[in-house]
Parts: sequence; C-alpha cells; structure tokens
Amino acid sequence: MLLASAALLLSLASSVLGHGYVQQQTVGGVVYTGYLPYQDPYMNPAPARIIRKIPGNGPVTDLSLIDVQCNGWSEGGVVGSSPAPLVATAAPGSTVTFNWTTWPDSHVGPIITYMAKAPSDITKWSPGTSSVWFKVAHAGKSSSGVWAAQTLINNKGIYSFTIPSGLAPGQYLIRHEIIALHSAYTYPGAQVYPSCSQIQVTGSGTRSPTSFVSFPGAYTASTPGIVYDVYTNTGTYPIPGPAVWS
Ligand SMILES: *[C@@H]1O[C@H](CO)[C@@H](O)[C@H](O)[C@H]1NC(C)=O
Ligand SMILES: [Cu+2]
Repeated sequence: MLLASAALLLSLASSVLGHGYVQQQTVGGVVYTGYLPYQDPYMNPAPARIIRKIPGNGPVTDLSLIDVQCNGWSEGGVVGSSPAPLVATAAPGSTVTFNWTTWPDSHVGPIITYMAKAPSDITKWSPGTSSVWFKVAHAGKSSSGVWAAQTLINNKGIYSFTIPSGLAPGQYLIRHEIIALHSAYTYPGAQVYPSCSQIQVTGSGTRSPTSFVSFPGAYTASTPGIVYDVYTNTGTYPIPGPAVWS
C-alpha cells in the first residue's frame, strides 16, 4: 500500500515532465476514458478500457521492437499490444476523437492513424509482426510550416479522424500515434507514441484494403521522415509509412 502510493507519486511527478498519452477517446458518440498508466495499475478491480495498456507517458525509439506497435517498454517488463477487455462500436464514416494529455510544444511531428482487422475475437488478438495495418489518416507539416502536433496543442489536445466509409464490418484495432521529431536528426531519435484501441465497425460495407504494413517493420532508420532535422529542414515533410487508403 505504502509502496504503491510512493510509486504513484513518483509516476505523477514524471507525468508532469512531458510526453503524453491518450487520456480519453470518443467512438460512436460514446466517451471512453483511456488507459491511465499512473492510476489503472493501482486500481482493484482494474477499470475496463478500450485502449490497450501502456507502461507510461514515454516514447518508443527502437523501431525494431514490438513496443512500436501499441507502446510498451521492454525494459519496463511490459510488451505492448496485450488485449483490453472493452470494445467500442462505430459506423463507417463516423468520427473517432482522441484526447491527448498536455502535449509539449517542443515535441513537433506528425500524427498518423492505422487500422487492422482482427481475424478473431479482438479481446484475445494481438497482431504480432503480421502485415495487417493500413493507414486511414495522417497529418505532417502544413505548407505554412505548422506541425500536426502543434495543431493538436492548439486544439486543446484533440485530434479526430473518420472511419473509412464503406469499410467492411468487423472488429478492428486502431493504432494512433504521434511521432515527436525534436531529436530525429539521427537514429535512434524519433520518438513514437502509439496508442491502440479496440472497435467494432458496424454496417454492411464491402470495402477492404489490399495492401498492409507491419509494426515493427513499417518504420526503419531509412524510412523517409524518420531521420529528419526539424531545425534545418524548412521544406515539405515526408510522412512515414504508406499512402492513406481510400
Ligand atoms: C480531455 O480529457 C480531460 C481529462 O478527462 C478532460 O478534462 C477534458 O475536458 C477533455 N477535453 C475535451 C475537449 O473533451
Ligand atoms: Cu518527451
């Protein structure tokens, strides 16, 4: 008990230092509390979330690790992508909204969102290294030089994307991330902050993508936009990963 409180205090202290995670997510008009890494582990019973557990508010920088899929620091003993108990429900063409904790101004970079269709019960499924992910949205640097992460800050931590219209029904993982580029002038340097949530897509859509990427796999040191000096590059930013599926 004493130990747990001390750990909680320490964690709260470190959460003040920066970084971030998704603290709330709205799917199908329903507001879900995110997985709260500084509270949920200390609660009994554990609160049921749609977001898969993360070890804290820090990034993944070794892009070869499974940790880059849904967060998790190997050194913390947590491997990301363990299923969560809850599944949200939403129709194709509807909006999903992410509410991030206070994002640091210094952490400029893109915001990218993928989905992956679960072949079986999503509350028991982890993709591992399979190529299952397709990109559904991304934002990098605007023509006037404004980073997506800055737009997020301007919007009080809120970012939204639309579930592709006509998407075939089924259970999907959403992999949503910010890549902070303030140290990305070398590799490792880019900081990936992934968040995975579980949804049931309704309707009678018939559309499905045909090309997929894996995490880890999609990003390496030679992927455009992973090594990038934000302090000297004034031109267009190549957003990492494939084109957005449409
Ligand atoms: C984001 O989540 C925080 C924490 O739950 C909440 O206080 C805040 O009002 C939310 N922001 C919006 C725009 O809903
Ligand atoms: Cu940070």
